[in-house]
Amino acid sequence: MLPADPTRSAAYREISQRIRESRPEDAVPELERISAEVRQSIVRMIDRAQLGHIGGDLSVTDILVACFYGVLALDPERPRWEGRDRFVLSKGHCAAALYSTLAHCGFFHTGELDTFMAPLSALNGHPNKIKVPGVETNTGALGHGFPVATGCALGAKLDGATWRTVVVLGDGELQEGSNWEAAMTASHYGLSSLTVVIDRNRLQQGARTEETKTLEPLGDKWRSFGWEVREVDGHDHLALLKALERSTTGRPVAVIANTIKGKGVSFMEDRVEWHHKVPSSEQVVAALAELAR
Ligand SMILES: Cc1ncc(C[n+]2csc(CCOP(=O)(O)OP(=O)(O)O)c2C)c(N)n1
Repeated sequence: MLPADPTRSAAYREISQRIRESRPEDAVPELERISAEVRQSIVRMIDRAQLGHIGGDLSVTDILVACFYGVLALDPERPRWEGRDRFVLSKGHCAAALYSTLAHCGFFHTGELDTFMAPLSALNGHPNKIKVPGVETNTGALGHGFPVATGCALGAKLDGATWRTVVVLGDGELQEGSNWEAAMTASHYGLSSLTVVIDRNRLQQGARTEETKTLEPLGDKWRSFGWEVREVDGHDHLALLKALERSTTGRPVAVIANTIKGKGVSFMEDRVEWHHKVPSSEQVVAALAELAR
């Protein structure tokens, strides 16, 4: 297991406390600054590794930053603290976005990001809970993270615990049937401490989601499964913070976060080939320049 970075971890505690204590609208500039840094790290990691899923990493970044800095109760120096909130990135192919966020929070040293996908690195192409602090469960085979998160939330309910569970799914991932079993289970047991965030970038590997298998009307599907549905712009931190508030209805919450695959890099945005294409060195320079603006 990688060691924590105490300096960054202390900074994370201070920044996230400030964000939670301020009015949500006042927290937005800081969250946007962090997202820009996380996105730049992602581009550098994929450039070094010459591998990765850059499009989905860039679409999910704002969701991860809003969760880690504005919502989840976590301590990077005690990643297995019993009272922590549980976070699962079910779309595990976007490990680079998760690692970049975890390193920024101090779960491990940012220098480790240079090893992404290198032989013997802890930072594999899909997250591994044995190797990486802050990874709640191994993911990568689509359709598994949400059922595990549902089990976490059910466990919390049986124990009378107050921590919550947040799980991020890809929209293409929703084509795996196991998700709908989990959706039924969570509403059946009234798992109001469970929040699903769907990274609705409308693209999957090689095609648009709607061309592969129609997901719409997506909100109605979740409602018919007994969920409270909140739909937001998944790049609007203020909207995300509000949408991520706890359920008050006794029902689990599904946040449909409308996002853009490749967000922040103009030539990658909404283009299916950037699911896992690797940028050339000229494109890396251009991408970093756009993300630094
Ligand atoms: C069970 C399984 N089948 C296939 C894959 C290969 N795969 C990796 S990413 C991906 C597309 C996922 O699309 P989406 O969930 O929309 O992710 P995003 O567009 O946000 O990257 C596929 C099919 C996998 N990881 N797991």
